[in-house]
Amino acid sequence: MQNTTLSSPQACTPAGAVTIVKVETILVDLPTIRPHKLSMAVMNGQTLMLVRVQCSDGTVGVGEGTTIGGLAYGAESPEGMKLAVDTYFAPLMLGASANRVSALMARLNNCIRENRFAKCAVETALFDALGKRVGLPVSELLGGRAHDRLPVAWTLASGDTARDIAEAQQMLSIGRHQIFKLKIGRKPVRDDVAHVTEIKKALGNKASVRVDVNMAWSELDARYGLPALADAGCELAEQPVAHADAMARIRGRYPIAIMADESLMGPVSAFQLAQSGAADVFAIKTEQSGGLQAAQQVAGIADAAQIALYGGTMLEGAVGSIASAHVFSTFQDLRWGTELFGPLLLTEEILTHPLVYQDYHLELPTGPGLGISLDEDRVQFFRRDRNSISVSVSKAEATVI
Ligand code: MUC
Ligand code: MG
Repeated sequence: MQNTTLSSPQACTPAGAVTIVKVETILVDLPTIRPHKLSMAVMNGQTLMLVRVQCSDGTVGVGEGTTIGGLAYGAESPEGMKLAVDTYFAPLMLGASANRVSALMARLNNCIRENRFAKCAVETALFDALGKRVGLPVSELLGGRAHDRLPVAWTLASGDTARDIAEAQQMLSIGRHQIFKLKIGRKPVRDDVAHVTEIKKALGNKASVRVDVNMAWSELDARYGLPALADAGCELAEQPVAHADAMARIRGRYPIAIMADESLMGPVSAFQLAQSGAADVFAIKTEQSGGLQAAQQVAGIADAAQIALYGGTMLEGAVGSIASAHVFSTFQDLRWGTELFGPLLLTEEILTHPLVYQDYHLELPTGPGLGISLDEDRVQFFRRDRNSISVSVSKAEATVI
């Protein structure tokens, strides 16, 4: 584990202020409950980059940076985030006032281009520490929650129609999800439409069915696929095509909502998408937005442009998912719900008390900060460098023998 500690406080911090004294990062590898098939990657596991920020008053905040399929989805990877935080973020953070999260984020944004996911992880840890310090949940620090629980969709992505139907029926029967997002785009459009049609037919009015094409269609594919999906009873298509201008050309032509995901990369892109009329709905993701406050800015732009909101996921684990939940809980009108199911896709729990999913919703914790605590034994067990430590120990033992 990289461990950056403050040696001398920086001059810009007010006297007597609580400061940042240590920044730590760790990679944690967790398996998924089944292969998760997206158009650009098949995931059998998830890697979380956890960052811990320790402050001079003893408070410690935790944040998470997670991607989908390593580098398959975007320019950042968990390994790259760890390197960026250890090498470039930590020196800018040490000695800074731990209470002034916005000022520190502005400093990071001035000195470091892009790296939106790593910035989100760091900002999460800063807000977690601040919440613990002042005894308030992160949602209240962000302006106050409007919801105590959030609807959560489940993604059907086994790649097999019968298995997806069985999975959806199981989720409905245990009261966990009634919104289903189907991952399509790996197969020809006609096969995908048949897959969605069969699933919607099996679930009927008990469930909302939506699709995520993850940019896999050409504009021509979309002109065939979207009306056919609408006929099948599918309500929404997420990022059917890659380019925002093509999204703008197809949006409004068919009775199906068009949601921007990959094209939405923070406030500037939100403004451009809103100007060009490319989306009915924004899938707001805290990591894609570049942080918790940046995600709120994206929501503000959507509200102003009358674009509806949906709380998206990068399949974060428990820390990243609950950080997103705190942000999304501050959105007054979260019309399309959320998909904060990432922890449920993983076989292993790393919290002392798991997040509460019940009655089709995720409950917002009420404790200070993120309102969760890591199970340190589990984190140590699943950390990536644990294997290299045990390998070198056994090598040493082998030498002794
Ligand atoms: C995405 O593209 O929306 C969300 C759910 C899921 O299965 O993948 C993610 C990413
Ligand atoms: Mg998507």
